[in-house]
Amino acid sequence: MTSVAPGAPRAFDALIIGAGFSGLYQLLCLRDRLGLSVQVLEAAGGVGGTWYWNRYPGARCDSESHAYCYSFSEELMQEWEWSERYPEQPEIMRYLNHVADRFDLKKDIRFNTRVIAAEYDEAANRWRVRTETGAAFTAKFLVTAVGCLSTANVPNIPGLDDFAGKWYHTGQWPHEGVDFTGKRVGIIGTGSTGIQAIPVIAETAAHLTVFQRTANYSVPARNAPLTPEFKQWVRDNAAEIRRVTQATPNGHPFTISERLALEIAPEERQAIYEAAWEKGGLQFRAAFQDLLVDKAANDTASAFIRGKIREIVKDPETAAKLSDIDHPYAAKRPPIDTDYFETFNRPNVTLVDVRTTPIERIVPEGIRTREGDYPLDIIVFATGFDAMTGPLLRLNIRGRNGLELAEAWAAGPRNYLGLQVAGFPNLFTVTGPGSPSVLCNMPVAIEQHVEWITACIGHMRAEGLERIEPAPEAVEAWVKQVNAAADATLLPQATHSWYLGANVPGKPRVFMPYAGGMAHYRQICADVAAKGYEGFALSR
Ligand code: NA7
Repeated sequence: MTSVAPGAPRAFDALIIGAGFSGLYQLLCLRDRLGLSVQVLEAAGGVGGTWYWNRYPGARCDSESHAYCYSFSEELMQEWEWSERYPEQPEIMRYLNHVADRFDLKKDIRFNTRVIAAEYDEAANRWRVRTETGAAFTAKFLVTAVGCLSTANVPNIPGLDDFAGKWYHTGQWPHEGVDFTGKRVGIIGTGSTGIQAIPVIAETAAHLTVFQRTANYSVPARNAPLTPEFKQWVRDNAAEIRRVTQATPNGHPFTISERLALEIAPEERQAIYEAAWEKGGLQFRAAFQDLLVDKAANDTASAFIRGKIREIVKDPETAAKLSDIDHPYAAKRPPIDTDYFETFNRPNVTLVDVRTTPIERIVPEGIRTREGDYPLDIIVFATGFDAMTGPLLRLNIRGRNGLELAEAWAAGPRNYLGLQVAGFPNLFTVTGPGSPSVLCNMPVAIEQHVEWITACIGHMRAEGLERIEPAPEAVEAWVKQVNAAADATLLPQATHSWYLGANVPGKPRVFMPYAGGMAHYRQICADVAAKGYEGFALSR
């Protein structure tokens, strides 16, 4: 379906904003399991959510494909086959389209429909939602399924408007792709995205200049096609894979070792890191139990990776800039890569350290740092997202008495279980701030949220309840718990990470995701429901 013209509001039991992993499954659950009338509103021209927009060169998921998928349907798990260890963006799009078609979801999704406002009407106990084209919708329940990393952060560097070449943000990549052949390309950003894109762009660009503000750790992904034996193993062990992803703190299909990094001899530790490096991927974090809680343990992992960088990168000055990393390993989201550090050995790649020589402005010919000018034809912003709160705040949500979400969250996000905000009845936020979400393999976090929300709405209907919202004391306690969980780890030590909102000027510095682990969080949510939705106020 396409966008609709202005007219009388269309009424539904539930409205869902977003048609990515969350929105698709939420639609299926509310429509097919509870029998609700549901409409999904989606800004993009198709399903896919974050993956619809992130089409940059090298875009690939860092979760392993056999666990980066839904697990609610045994048939779906049996019939879908991933081709590589990590799914590439086009394959994820094929998967989500397959899911949408298989469960006949598209007929209830309105594409090219951007929500610009959502207001709670207390007298009617309904949400009133408006779109960019002036269409209006109402529903008793509003579920945001807008993702955590969907609001592009383009830094406000003076002079961008005067740039004579072309520029792109990786999270808003043109569908037709970008041809770098023969071009002088500059890329700003060395997070997970930059680290994926840099080796691919370097293959065709005449020259690639990488503007690095903060050096980053990265571990080889060791991506490869999946063997027929592995594919069969996945089919035969679907239930066990699901069990592991649900039992681990981060929702991945591997368990974290119980060893402590400093309890063993240095040679043995080195051998374990070597093996983890060879195996590749996010599993590197699982080599020891204490890497994210004990700085001395973490130092052993960071020293190992720094050593690898210096080994791989031939030019000592470049190696020094790349390995001069200012935060504990994995305190920022740890990237994984294919030939990232190796790429700096290419003759057509230059690294510019913009921490010591900051970007001053963009000039028509390229980028000007304090040190000099870099002439460019194309600038790529791999500068990340206004994460977690950004996608929610741009919906212009107003709760009871016109309270704006932006006002309620002026000092940072405050909610209960990452799911509901006080003063915003019947609004559910899938993988909102305060939930494990981005610290977890996303589909695992999403399935838990969607199923919890579905059970909650099912309970309300069965009991004739009309409204649910968290008690302010429950919110207060949850915010404290989220902070305490983060403070028990090394994560807040990466003071410039997007987990803390530090990448967006003016954003409150609050550690946003719940760091207490997905399995623990799942239990908390289950207990809350079992105790009659403790901490929530339910009313007729
Ligand atoms: P990230 O991880 O937020 O990385 C953004 C990068 O861009 C990072 O290196 C930033 O440096 C850099 N950046 C941002 N603004 C600027 C300016 N103004 N000047 C120079 N450099 C800048 O985003 P990604 O897209 O890579 O990854 C997001 C998540 O997607 C990832 O964590 C996975 O979960 C998937 P900084 O570190 O702030 O100094």
